[in-house]
Amino acid sequence: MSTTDPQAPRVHYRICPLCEACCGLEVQTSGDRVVSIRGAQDDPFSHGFLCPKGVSLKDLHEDPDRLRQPLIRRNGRHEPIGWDEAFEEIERRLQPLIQAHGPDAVALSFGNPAAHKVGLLAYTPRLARALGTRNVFSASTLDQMPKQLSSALMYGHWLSIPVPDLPRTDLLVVLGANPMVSNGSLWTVPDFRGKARALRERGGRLIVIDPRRTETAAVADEHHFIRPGSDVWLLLGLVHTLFDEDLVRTGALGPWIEGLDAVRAAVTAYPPESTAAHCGIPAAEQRRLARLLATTPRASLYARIGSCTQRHGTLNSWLVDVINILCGQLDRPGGAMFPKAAAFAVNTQGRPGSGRGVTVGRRRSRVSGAPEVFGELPMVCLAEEIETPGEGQVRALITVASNPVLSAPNGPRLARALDGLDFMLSLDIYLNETSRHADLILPAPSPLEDLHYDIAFGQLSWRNHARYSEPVFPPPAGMPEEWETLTRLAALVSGADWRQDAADLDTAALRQELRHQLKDGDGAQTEALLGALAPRVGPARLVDLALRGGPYGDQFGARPDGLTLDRVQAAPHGLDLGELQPRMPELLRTPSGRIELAPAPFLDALAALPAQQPPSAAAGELLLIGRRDLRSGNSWMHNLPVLAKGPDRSALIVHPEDARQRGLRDGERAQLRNAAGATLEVLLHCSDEMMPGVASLPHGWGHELPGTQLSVARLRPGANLNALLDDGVRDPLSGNAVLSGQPVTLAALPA
Ligand SMILES: Nc1nc2c(c(=O)[nH]1)N[C@H]1C(S)=C(S)[C@@H](COP(=O)(O)OP(=O)(O)OC[C@H]3O[C@@H](n4cnc5c(=O)[nH]c(N)nc54)[C@H](O)[C@@H]3O)O[C@H]1N2
Ligand SMILES: Nc1nc2c(c(=O)[nH]1)N[C@H]1C(S)=C(S)[C@@H](COP(=O)(O)OP(=O)(O)OC[C@H]3O[C@@H](n4cnc5c(=O)[nH]c(N)nc54)[C@H](O)[C@@H]3O)O[C@H]1N2
Ligand code: SF4
Ligand SMILES: [Mo]
Repeated sequence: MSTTDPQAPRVHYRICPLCEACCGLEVQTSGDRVVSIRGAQDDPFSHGFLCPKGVSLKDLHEDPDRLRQPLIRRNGRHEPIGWDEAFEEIERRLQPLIQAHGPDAVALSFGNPAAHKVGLLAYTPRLARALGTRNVFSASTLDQMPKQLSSALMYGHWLSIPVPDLPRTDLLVVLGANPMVSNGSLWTVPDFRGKARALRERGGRLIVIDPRRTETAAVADEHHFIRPGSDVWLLLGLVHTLFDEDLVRTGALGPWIEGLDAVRAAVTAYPPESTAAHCGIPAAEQRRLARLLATTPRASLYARIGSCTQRHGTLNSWLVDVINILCGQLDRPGGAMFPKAAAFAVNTQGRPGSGRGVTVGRRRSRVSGAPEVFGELPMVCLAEEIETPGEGQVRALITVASNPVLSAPNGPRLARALDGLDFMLSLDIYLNETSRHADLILPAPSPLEDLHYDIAFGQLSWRNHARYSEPVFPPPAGMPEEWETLTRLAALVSGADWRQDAADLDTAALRQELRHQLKDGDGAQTEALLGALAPRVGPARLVDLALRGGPYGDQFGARPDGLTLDRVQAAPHGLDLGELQPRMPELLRTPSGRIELAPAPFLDALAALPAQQPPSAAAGELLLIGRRDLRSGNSWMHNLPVLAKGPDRSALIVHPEDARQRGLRDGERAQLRNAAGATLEVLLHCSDEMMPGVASLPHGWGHELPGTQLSVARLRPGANLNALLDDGVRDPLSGNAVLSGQPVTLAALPA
């Protein structure tokens, strides 16, 4: 075989964009076919790790259901249409709406994959700015908004989120996270299993606190059940103990901490002896946990989605960091540390050590008055903003990689609301539960046809690194890349000529951004930068700009040894930038230049806590919580055969005693009912891994809806957990949805 043989096997290195672990993959191809996908052994960050979803990139690439052409809805059916015609139709439908009702009449909804693709994450903000709508919604308010808010108020930026320094720690306490399955979240940590095993082999300890004895609990030293939605009381009990038993040691951080006494005063009413009844963890255990965290030389408390998707998600997120700080574990090797990303990290930009901080609640949502947070409104408000007539009503929606019909509470209500829109556009790779409501759907190349650099996850990584992937395959002829589609859309919504070359539009937008950022009056500096970045355009140009101006960058010649995209590309597996380093006080961007341990909104919310109780189940009810599965990724990977095969993963898990009391048995089908009378048929699995009184059901299922094109997922549709969840409850501080601890009734199927 000659090397010019197009069928000759080739090896490509490619970062997986399917979850936060960002594994380096080795993709073998022959011509336009994927032969195999494995973990890239020489990747300096993931060292050969991958999970079954990484392998499924082949199925995703080849999935005949994945859209390759825009679709338009005519007479209730979606039909293929050309790209230019699609844009003409968008212009025809959207422009008059914007002109008549203003930009707020158009809402935007950004989904999870938008955080994983540079062409989406770097370009959706441009679309939002070009449109200028107040109605921006995203998966963040179904997920981590509480942590973003607590980090923003404590450290001055919402992506200054500390991660456990697992390779050097002696104790990791995991609250409401299951990294063995999720592969980590707000913590980019490929091969958690291997790193946890190494921790235990060197004599360290792993403790899990979760209403379910999870896969992570199975590899831990200890597991404690906690009542769903009650974490705030456990965390207050721990903070109380730290003060009460004189365990507070802020160490080197001492001079940078503001508000220690305010925190001490705020927790006096929460001795573990009183919080135990709320959270279900005995006072002695709470005290022991606090002592362990305070006295183990290198330790950290890590909490994730189970702790965020509660009424007190923001208080939880805050108290987790308070505990790490009081124990002297923040910003210290082996504790909870801040990565230093090579590119895009706001906490490496501007003057080190202080900043403008953040303001939230600059405005409120029209219908229920929810405060804006970081320019977004809560996803649980989207349906009411569409349904409620009057000035400012949402009449059109653009979704970008977002499937809220399955991923947001009360999905069926949202589905009905979508049908009431004057116009809906989806940028999506599938005709699915949400995009089936769209008048137009614009697809995207497959991930293997796309370049990759992680904008977000370098800021959350277990080790610093810079890695870039070229596309494995060129995009199919006639298929624009996502940045091109978004660039044209941004032009369209701002009334400019979307027919212009996307690269020219991109350059014009970048020029404007640079002039603004650099306060570059005559534009000379901007032109010099654009010249230095040429001939790159699109996301690659933004990556080069961010790397070169970043903390390891060449500063456009001022630091000749520094990073450029050329240098990162020259290393086939990318570059290792070393273990995490202490970053205080350089990282801070608070106006005070200190760590704000006691932000006023959090103290106010705490003052209101005594009037509240944790979620409780009335007689016969169970509290519902969520779950993830290794072979599933939120709502959209159930159409990939390699993941769909095997046992049904959508079952409801309950404690055997809870099933017995209802006359139900393992393997039976049963009915769940919520307080509003909505019902769901589920497959029952009984296991004592569940805390009695709690039931676990994964989200992202419910693929039986008509009008979709998901031939594999449809065969085993599962049940939509979110059809049972009340969209009226939320964390008042962050607007985050409450997905944990809502009560349901379980019974036999009606005859
Ligand atoms: N395989 C796979 N991986 C994924 C995903 C996926 O769908 N599948 N999704 C990705 C996404 S979008 C995210 S955000 C991350 C999430 O990553 P993780 O946060 O690790 O997510 P989960 O596995 O859902 O773990 C949450 C845990 O919280 C527990 N829990 C529920 N309610 C409570 C509570 O009230 N208190 C406490 N303490 N615990 C509670 C649940 O039992 C569960 O074990 O995973 C990502 N990775
Ligand atoms: N009850 C309950 N609900 C939950 C959760 C829970 O734990 N419990 N978890 C929440 C969390 S953490 C999250 S992040 C959200 C996720 O909420 P969403 O982001 O709404 O859901 P996903 O399932 O990730 O849907 C992603 C969408 O993007 C499309 N897509 C995939 N790849 C691409 C691409 O490359 N380009 C484009 N344009 N589209 C693409 C998919 O087809 C799908 O329509 O769900 C939340 N919902
Ligand atoms: S853990 Fe799996 S899905 Fe996540 S990045 Fe690695 S291979 Fe991809
Ligand atoms: Mo998420």
